[in-house]
Amino acid sequence: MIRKSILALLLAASGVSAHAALTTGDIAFTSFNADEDGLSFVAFTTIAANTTIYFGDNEWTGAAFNTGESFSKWVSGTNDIAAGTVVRFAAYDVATPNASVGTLSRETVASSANWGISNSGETIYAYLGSSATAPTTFLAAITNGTFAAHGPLDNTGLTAGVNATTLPNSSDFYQYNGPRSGASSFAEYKTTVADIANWTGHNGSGNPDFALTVPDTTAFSVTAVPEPDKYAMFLAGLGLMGFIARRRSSR
Ligand SMILES: [Ca+2]
Ligand SMILES: [Ca+2]
Ligand SMILES: [Ca+2]
Repeated sequence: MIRKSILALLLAASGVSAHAALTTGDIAFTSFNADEDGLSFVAFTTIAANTTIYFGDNEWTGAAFNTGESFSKWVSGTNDIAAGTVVRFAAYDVATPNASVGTLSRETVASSANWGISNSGETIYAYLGSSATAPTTFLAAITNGTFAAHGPLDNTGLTAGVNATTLPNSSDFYQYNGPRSGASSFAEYKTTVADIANWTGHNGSGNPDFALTVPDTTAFSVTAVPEPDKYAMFLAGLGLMGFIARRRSSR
């Protein structure tokens, strides 16, 4: 813990982000809206400044994405994004899409120019990559069909029910409605967000229309734990007291 704090200080002084690159399961989708064409996700860890996450609804074949749908790129921005933040994409399918935090834009890839989120058989992946078509680390996925038929998880490192969410078949709007406070770590929420029993919404096309439905973007929070630097000061203080006590007893 102390070493980590020193490392963080050194990195901060050198201008390098102290936050590690994201890995599988570090974000999770918290809402899916095929009527609005909207999505939201929560960060379970700090997202470093200038992080790029790709989103895609083409189907992963196990080695590459197919074509016919789309790719988008989200960039976190110039500041770190705190763990617990919920990022909402309110208009995923328009030419200039909207993100509540950071910047979302379309990626131009041949034969992939349909950004619509379908109310059946849709799978959306979030991933790191050297480009939209070259993923390196899959972070999360969500489907309102089945992963097997509508967007396989083969070779993604993602696991259905753990960091890949299966909504009821043909969902048009679903969102996580479970707890967002009370846990002692953000990681504890991974299980509750992954549990579809904690989601509510509607499946089936037609009415009601969720085009104007605003998802819950309340940030996740954790109960206070002592900060690492306070721990370090406390331990250093204990060490000093021990040193003084030893000197006194040796006199
Ligand atoms: Ca749609
Ligand atoms: Ca689609
Ligand atoms: Ca699709």
